Amino acid sequence: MAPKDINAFNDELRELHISGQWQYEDLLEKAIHGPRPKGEPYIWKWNNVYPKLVQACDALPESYTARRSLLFDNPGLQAHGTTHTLLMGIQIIKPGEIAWAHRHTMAAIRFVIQGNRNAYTVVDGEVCPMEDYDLILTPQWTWHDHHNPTDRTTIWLDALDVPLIRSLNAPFYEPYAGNRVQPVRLHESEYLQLRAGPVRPTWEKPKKENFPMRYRWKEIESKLKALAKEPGSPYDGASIEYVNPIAGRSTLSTLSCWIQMLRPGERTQRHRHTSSAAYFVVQGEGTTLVGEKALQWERHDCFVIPNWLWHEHANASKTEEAILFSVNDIPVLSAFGLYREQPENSLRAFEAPVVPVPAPK
Ligand code: GTQ
Repeated sequence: MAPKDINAFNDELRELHISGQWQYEDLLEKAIHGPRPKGEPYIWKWNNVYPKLVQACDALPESYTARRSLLFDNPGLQAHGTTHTLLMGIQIIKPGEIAWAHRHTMAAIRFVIQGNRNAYTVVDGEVCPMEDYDLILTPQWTWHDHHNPTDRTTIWLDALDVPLIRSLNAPFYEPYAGNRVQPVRLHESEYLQLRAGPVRPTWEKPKKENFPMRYRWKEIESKLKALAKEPGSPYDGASIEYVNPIAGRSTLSTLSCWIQMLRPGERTQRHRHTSSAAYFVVQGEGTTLVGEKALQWERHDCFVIPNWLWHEHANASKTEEAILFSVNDIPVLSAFGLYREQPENSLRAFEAPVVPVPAPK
């Protein structure tokens, strides 16, 4: 029997919605070099963003069901997203406003930029005051509404796992039935947050995830300062991860939050990893080299490091500390054994192009 022509055979298969693995061999071969980074390095300057936040208050006079949030689209991605898994943005709420209660399967965090003791987010009935640089979690499917009963606008950073949840096609959304705000728990004794500290009741089982949580900046800052006396990470300086205090792992199952200090004059070593990250500058000035780009940052700028791009950070000041808040998708990659990190100096030290490191716990 004459051998079948392979192109004709491929066509016959296509008619049946079948393809032979041999047609995808080039995709496998490309992966010899590891993943192609998704999206580009980019920086959103506070000088550009802040005036737009103010103008958004006029353009969108009322923010009830929608949020007055400016979301950062990576110029190198087709879909909405700051990275292929993470979405970062900045939200503003005017004096006297309430952003109505809703919940969704997309998990979110807030990092307060211009806060106030009397502004707050309610998460599953628990009041979380929004003071400067506090981190507040609104985990997957928790009810949340934002309140600004003060006479100053309140501004915070939003970060969500929206692109990941979209790519998994698992979005659900629900406005709070018939009402703009959810009821607030009357007594703090009912708060799950009270059970997530150094003590908890002996008479009940702890809820291990998706509980409301506020990480007060005052406490985090003092821990960061204390840990910054250690040498830290050669790639990230004095970098600490916010943890779920009960489960001991990342704040959320799809997203991890970090706060890191680059000490005066500190310049980190270059590396790359399979995770992507979006950054917010809490204080200081510096430069992050990402791929071919130099991102020059200062206070309240946001920037993005796509997955698998070489990068390094430098504090521009010889006298002042620089502090960066960031969110990353390490928990997702780690969960499936896909977190890999490559230090640049391994290129010189080893033949192997990729050096897997143990996933963080
Ligand atoms: O503030 O609740 O940027 O639910 C996207 C979805 C903000 C919020 C966003 C949200 C919110």
